[in-house]
Amino acid sequence: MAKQVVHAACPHDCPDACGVLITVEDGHATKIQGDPGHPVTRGFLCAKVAKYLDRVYSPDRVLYPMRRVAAKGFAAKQRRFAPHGRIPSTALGTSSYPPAQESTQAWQRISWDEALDEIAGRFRKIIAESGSEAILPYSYGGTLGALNGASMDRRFFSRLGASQLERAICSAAGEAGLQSVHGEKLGTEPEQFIHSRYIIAWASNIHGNNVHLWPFIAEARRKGAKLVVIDPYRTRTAACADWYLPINPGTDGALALAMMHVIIGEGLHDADYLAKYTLGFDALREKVRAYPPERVAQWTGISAQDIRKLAREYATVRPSVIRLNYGVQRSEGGGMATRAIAMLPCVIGSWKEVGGGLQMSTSGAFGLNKDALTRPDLKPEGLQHTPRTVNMVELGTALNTLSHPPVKALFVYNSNPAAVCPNHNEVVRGLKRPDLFTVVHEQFFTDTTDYADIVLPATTFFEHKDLQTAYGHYYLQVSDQAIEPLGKCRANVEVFRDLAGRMGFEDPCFGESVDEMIDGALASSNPWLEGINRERLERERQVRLNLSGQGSVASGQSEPFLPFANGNFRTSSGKAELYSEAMKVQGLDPVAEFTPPAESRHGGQGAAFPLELLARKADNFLNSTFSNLPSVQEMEETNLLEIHSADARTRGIADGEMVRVYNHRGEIFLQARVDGAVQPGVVAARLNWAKLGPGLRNINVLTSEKLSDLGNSATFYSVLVEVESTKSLP
Ligand SMILES: Nc1nc2c(c(=O)[nH]1)N[C@H]1C(S)=C(S)[C@@H](COP(=O)(O)OP(=O)(O)OC[C@H]3O[C@@H](n4cnc5c(=O)[nH]c(N)nc54)[C@H](O)[C@@H]3O)O[C@H]1N2
Ligand SMILES: Nc1nc2c(c(=O)[nH]1)N[C@H]1C(S)=C(S)[C@@H](COP(=O)(O)OP(=O)(O)OC[C@H]3O[C@@H](n4cnc5c(=O)[nH]c(N)nc54)[C@H](O)[C@@H]3O)O[C@H]1N2
Ligand code: SF4
Ligand SMILES: [Mo]
Repeated sequence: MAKQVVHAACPHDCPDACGVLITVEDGHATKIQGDPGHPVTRGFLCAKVAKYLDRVYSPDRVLYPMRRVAAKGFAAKQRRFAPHGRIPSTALGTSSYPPAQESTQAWQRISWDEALDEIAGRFRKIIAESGSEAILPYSYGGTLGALNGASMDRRFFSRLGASQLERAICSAAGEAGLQSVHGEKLGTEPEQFIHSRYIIAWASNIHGNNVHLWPFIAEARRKGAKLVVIDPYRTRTAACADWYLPINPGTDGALALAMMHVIIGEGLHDADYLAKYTLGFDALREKVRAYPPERVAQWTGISAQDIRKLAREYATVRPSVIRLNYGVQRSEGGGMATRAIAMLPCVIGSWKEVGGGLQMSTSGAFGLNKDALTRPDLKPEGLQHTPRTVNMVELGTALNTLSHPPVKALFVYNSNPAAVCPNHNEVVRGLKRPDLFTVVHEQFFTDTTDYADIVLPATTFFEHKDLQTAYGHYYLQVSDQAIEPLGKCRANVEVFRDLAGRMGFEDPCFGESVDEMIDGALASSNPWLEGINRERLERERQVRLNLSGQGSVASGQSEPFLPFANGNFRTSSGKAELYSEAMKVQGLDPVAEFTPPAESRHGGQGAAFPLELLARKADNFLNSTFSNLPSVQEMEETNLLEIHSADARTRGIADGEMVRVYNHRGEIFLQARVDGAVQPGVVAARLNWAKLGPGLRNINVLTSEKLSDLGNSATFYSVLVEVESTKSLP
């Protein structure tokens, strides 16, 4: 039997970017395991990707191009879990639960030629009638492969002159906040956490979302390090922390300012580092005077005594490191909060130390040649202006209200907006528009394919080749193709290459092979890519970026990377900007400030909807991905509303009963769980496919399209709701 082991890299939207080994026997993948040769991910996979054969070979895969024949919005055939408990008939809306099985009548199988001809024909007609901006691409994190994430697709839509998509659903606020201080997304490498003695996991659900950092933290703790977790939700990581600080959602900016109040007030700052490598320390010293721990305690729910203790320990138990994740920045003031937290390692000078500093993202180090990949210079002949930009967070509003021209065609790939977008009801209302032509390129019949006119079958990472960066470490990988595409599946790169051909685009870039595209991406002026080419990546499987020369302390084979030990900030001033002219120009506080989110208990809107909702990710799904696979569902509890006993008691809610969760945007029925994961005033629920939820809804019926202070990002964690018992409902 022909048996081989192929090296790949997990492309899911996860900081870890694991090295993967796939065993292939006679063309069939028979085993997946972590690549033990990867220095960070070290041979293990998370529980969901360990079951990846179930995903690749799922009977529910989209395998052929399909044309919808049923009405928009039917629910495609899926295996469902019955919801626990009784749901009032009013919750079900017009659909029954589970929905009638319709799929054989819903779709007609067509050939790729028919599908591509129909798409090209519809696009030509729309362009003739309404202009190319009436076409909107919609993609996000289905794969973070450099090619299948953003390359041929971008070339195609630029050349087409389509509306541009502002991809701000995830991390834009945090990136803007971080970059306003450091200039670039660089941070402490995970390997260095073993040298840390004080580790703050700040909005960082490490066991759920970043599990390969854990062994490094565990090793540090064996040597005596202290782990502090700051999170309004008692995650698995919080449960095993040395010190867990439940914080009120959206108040982290105040906490960081108060920590600096204490550190600077008590002379615990690093005056030498501040003088050499930062700008605006005097303004910061002045600013933090307004944030004494007593004042900040009222917002954060963390006592003044604990704030003082945290600040003192962070500044004096060295090296101290912060693992900041994106939970902080999914909030109305998330950009400013991230900015304030990003100042902390500058103030105490911990960037100088192996095992010091901060990690939010490492992605800024890869510096691939993005222009070569995406070709932003392409445009249609005769188009004078730059096409308009639509923020993906505001899809509901865009589909329902945009004019001049309205959105006439939506092309979705690498995303499931009917599950992941805020203000779900508005998104669905837009997707139901009979005059909207929707194409969805997918691996599964998701919430979004239910509204598609054409569904195209997509490969998984087993079935295509790609180049893989990371946002939680500094290793680059080539992910090899392990098996032939199933059915008639095609990779994103191939679909947009084919469509370019159908549209008659003759630019040579549409003919580039996958290997040529990888070579183009690596042909970059970034010195950290020097000496790294495709052949070397294929041979060595995972290659650390050339980060030497930045640090000073040698340990083991490779020198630790200390991005800002000697300044080297990538801001325009070259210093860490504790005062930022650019912020001032935007009308923002040039140092930092704290304003409670308007949609929060402290923001004045709390009367009708007094509870703060954390519309969280599930530990065993990846956003909405994996939520349809039975073997993964077994590991996760869905359709739960986690609530504190005090809030349950005043509402007459018992553990396990069905409750109605609602606000002015929508309502959903979930099963109450009264178990202490959240504090009084906070409730939590997890993201999954809407059609797997009661009434074909998910938690995003309650979330808002409001954008964050920096970066125009989504605010999934600034949401107010009320909860009621369903005992009295009809
Ligand atoms: N298993 C799993 N892994 C994933 C994902 C997944 O869905 N499931 N998603 C992937 C994606 S797309 C991303 S962007 C990353 C992101 O991963 P994270 O950055 O970890 O993002 P979140 O899970 O949104 O938030 C992290 C933690 O912040 C907490 N939090 C919420 N609000 C606040 C707040 O105001 N203050 C503080 N201090 N904490 C707060 C949440 O309760 C959560 O435990 O994870 C990736 N990895
Ligand atoms: N309530 C709530 N909502 C959230 C979040 C939250 O924490 N709470 N998190 C937000 C965040 S951080 C993010 S990043 C977004 C994520 O939003 P999305 O990126 O839309 O996330 P997924 O739900 O993982 O959907 C990705 C889809 O891409 C498909 N896919 C995978 N690989 C490929 C491929 O190679 N080609 C094609 N064509 N398709 C592919 C998958 O099958 C999957 O259905 O969700 C956001 N929404
Ligand atoms: S989802 Fe993350 S942890 Fe899981 S295999 Fe992929 S990269 Fe690794
Ligand atoms: Mo994300």
